[in-house]
Amino acid sequence: MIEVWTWPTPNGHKVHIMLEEIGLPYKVVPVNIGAGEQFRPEFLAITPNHRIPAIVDPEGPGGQPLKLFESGAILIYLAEKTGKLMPTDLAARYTCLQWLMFQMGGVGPMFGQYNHFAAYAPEKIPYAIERYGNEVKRLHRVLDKRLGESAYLAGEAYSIADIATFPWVRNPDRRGVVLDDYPHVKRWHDAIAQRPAVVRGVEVLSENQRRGAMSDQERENLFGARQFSAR
Ligand SMILES: N[C@@H](CCC(=O)N[C@@H](CS)C(=O)NCC(=O)O)C(=O)O
Repeated sequence: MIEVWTWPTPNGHKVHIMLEEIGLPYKVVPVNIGAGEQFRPEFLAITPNHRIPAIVDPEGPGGQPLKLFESGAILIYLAEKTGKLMPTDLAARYTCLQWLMFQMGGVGPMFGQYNHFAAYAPEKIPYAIERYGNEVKRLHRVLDKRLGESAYLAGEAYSIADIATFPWVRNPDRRGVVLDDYPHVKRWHDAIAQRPAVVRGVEVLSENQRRGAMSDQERENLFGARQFSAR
């Protein structure tokens, strides 16, 4: 059975949703990133990047075990393993990969930096909050334009590009975004939020979702010297 080393964050939810959509059985291995479990040797043996999510598929290509990190690579792998949620026609496939890369290189990192400077940085730096806030809005505008042309990011069919992007667009109030300002994104968000696999996927480990302020220990594990020490 596929092991998912994960935590209830947007990047973790991508893989939970994908596994629920394709209906493969999986075992959740919680990695409490606030408690520093991403630095445990067992996890570092799967991913030298000490970030969730990562998977171990005991029945990988050629029947051999496969370890994989980076949520985009995991989504592509699971789509190819099952023949689901990524178009096979070449032009449509590259459109799907294009929007997946847009999420991986743009939406995820930029929204993440906005969250950091707006919610977690010990000092408020107006330049950083404004820069990443502007980028969050610009990326929503790009998504809205695309979703005004087609039902889903890759075209008329729901795909891994949507699965990668949805967890970052949900909870828009955390980024000061009002989805009504982006009507096509809102229509897309509301349709995806109702999918039974998505409802189940975002529930994975939800009992561990942090509520309230970050503790000093969590702050140290996520943003302190421990992140940057050589290992
Ligand atoms: N590009 C990576 C990003 C993974 C990532 O940043 N994961 C965060 C949670 S959403 C994490 O593990 N943070 C732990 C840490 O920063 O130590 C992916 O998409 O898989």
